[in-house]
Amino acid sequence: MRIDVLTLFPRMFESPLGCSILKRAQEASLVEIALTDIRDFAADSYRKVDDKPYGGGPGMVMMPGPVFDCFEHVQKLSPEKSRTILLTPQGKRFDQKKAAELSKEKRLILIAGKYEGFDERIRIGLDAEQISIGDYVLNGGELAAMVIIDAVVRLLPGALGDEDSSKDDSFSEGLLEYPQYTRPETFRDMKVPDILLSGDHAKIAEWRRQQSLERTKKWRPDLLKDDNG
Ligand code: 6GU
Repeated sequence: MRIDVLTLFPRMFESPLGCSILKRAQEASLVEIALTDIRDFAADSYRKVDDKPYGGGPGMVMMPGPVFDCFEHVQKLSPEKSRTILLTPQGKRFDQKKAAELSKEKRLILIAGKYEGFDERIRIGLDAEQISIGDYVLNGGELAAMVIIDAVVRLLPGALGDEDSSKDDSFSEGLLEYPQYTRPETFRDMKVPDILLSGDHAKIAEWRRQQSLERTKKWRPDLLKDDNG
């Protein structure tokens, strides 16, 4: 998979992409992630990429010119057909289902905007899908892009050490994950449930399923209502 990110702040990505699973996945060539600075496509020597909104009001709006030029440049960097995503709080809410869907793509182009928003012609002209990561406002799309990259890359075959380890994750079957324990057997008077020490794999699987259901009912009943897209 190839992921291109268009951003005004490429340096924000350095640390998350340079650590842990995202680092290893790139080193193993499971994913190639390329950052392109939208400001490099500004038309003037001040490198201006935003301007005041027509009709008045606070804040600044991303101009269409630099974003279009940057997008057209990036598209040509690879021949793969791409799925284009605009990060905006107006978008459809990102979830595990969307992460799984995106992980099947050969190429993603993520566009992160700063400031108060994008000129509407960017959304229309690039025919981009809009995604939000939740109902709150961030200063820009960069952190949202990183969240999406993280959630998608861990689903690529081989990204996690253990092939199966994303299958039991919370949400992967619409339920929260079951409780996990490791050594020691007793910690500050709290014991590991006997069943996990029993060696009876069928019983353990059944217990885990039950625990997942109970926790979901208690902590995230909304997930059981099938109204999450
Ligand atoms: Cl994608 N962008 C911004 N600016 N805020 C957000 C978001 C995106 N998703 C949730 N809040």
